Amino acid sequence: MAFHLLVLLYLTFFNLSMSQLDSHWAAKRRHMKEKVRQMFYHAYENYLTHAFPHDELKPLTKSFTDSLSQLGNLKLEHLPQDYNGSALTLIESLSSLVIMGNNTEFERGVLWLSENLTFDVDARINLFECNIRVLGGLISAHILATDSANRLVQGSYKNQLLTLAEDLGRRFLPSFDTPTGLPYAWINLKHGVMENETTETSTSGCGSLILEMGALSRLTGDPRYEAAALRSLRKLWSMRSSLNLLGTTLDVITGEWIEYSSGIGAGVDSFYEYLFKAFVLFGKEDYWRMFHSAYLAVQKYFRHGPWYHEADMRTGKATYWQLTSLQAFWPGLQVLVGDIPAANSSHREFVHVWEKFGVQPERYLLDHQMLHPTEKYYPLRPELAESTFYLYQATKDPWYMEVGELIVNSLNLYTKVEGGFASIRDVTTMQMEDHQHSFFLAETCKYLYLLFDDSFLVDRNYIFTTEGHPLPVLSSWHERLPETYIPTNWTFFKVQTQRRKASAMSLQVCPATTLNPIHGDQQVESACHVPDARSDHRCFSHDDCGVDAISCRHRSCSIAGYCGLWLYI
Ligand code: DMJ
Repeated sequence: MAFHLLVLLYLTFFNLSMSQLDSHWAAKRRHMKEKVRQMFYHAYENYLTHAFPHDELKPLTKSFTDSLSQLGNLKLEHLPQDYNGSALTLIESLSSLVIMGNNTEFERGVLWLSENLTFDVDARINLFECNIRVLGGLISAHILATDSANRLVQGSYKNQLLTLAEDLGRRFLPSFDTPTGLPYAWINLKHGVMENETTETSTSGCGSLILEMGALSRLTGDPRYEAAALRSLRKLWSMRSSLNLLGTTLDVITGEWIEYSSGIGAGVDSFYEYLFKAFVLFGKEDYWRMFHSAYLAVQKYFRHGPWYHEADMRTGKATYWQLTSLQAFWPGLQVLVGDIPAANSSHREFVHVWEKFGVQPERYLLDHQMLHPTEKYYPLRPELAESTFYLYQATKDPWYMEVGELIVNSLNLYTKVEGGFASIRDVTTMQMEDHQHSFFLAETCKYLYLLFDDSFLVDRNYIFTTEGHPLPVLSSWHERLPETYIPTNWTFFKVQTQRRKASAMSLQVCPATTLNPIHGDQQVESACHVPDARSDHRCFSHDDCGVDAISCRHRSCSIAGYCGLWLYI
């Protein structure tokens, strides 16, 4: 009797404290969401006041820069004389406005762009940057504007953003006119590829176009965009080494590598991301096969514990031991793949670096344990916030909210000024730089907001482009879809045997081709996460563990409560 009373008392106390804990976190989420919302509007309103319709805001001098023509142009060569901006930051803000529920401002922006934006400008732009920021921003906004769930732009919207996107896409096409099908990195929007244009480009520049250009083809019915991006991607993939590694830079005319060393950071990062996300968006097994081989090669040749170094694509030998700010996106991709423990351990290291410096330095030399002498800057990048958002979605571990809070506080402390948010030139002194990059509104604020309020994602299947613009996963865009990836609301899609429900976070990993029949594997959900609020990632039953992201074998829960590929299975 006394024992039962004790249990009852314990349970009452435990339940009480659990619900107190829940409401503590709910209150915290509301508070942090509001803080992020204020950050976004501080950046957005200052842009509108001091910079619009130019491209980006200079928050210290409260002026502007027409940076679309400067992106990726480190030496600032061939700058246009007569280019007055394309309202880049407005285009990049549109999907964030919808996610934050501000349909009125979204409509205002859409209308302004419909009436004023033109790409008939004498400006040499970087294909990769213009694709992810402008084409991606327009396509995503078009989809959001026509999505009845958003109840937007009633009556007044006549696909103007799609018309603009198509015009831009057409201007991209001449860049693919090379013997290899690999596109030039630079193109003049009015005049096409310029005389004596450089033939050097990056792996990302050739391999990260398929989401936007594929979506453009699906929306317009014109297959040329997707075909050009796919041809380039296939050519790039054919240039891989026998180790399934790629380099960082190459020549679009000869199809030869220029820089043989590569990693998961600058110049390559979104190539991996787009192989995987293209598979989600278009369902082609080919994308999965490429991604799977590429992912295994990264884990084999670049990974060192939780860190990733660079390696020579020909030998697999380590080249540069550097931690870069861009690499912090990788744990987010690993979450989508289902490799949660690996994502978690790398993410923790990036958080330590953030804690050490206050923000994320661009490049840290792991072998010398020091900052790169000329890359000590932090340009308001989103990658750590992005990974934190994905890890929270997958685990619901409140610790990730604390990381989000750390990021928000640092941004407000070190980068907020009266005229917006400024980049950091040197993380050791926190000296500022007069630049508010458009991805701060497209990505950094968006991922932080979604971390604290994901209501936009409820009952929706979206993937985010590398610039944070949402694209819907539609059955009509898939050629053949493995059943694991069929969202529950697709009633019209023919399913033979639907064994398990797939969530937006677990849309992927093991298509039929990679399953191991010896283990009797079927198409199953593979995200290896414990899908509830437990903070220690421990499992109670084998079902909690899903399947391993690389081998696609069922994982099981050990006696100690951890998921793994235990030998006794
Ligand atoms: C963004 O423009 C994109 O995420 C791109 O893929 C690389 N990183 C920048 C922001 O850091």
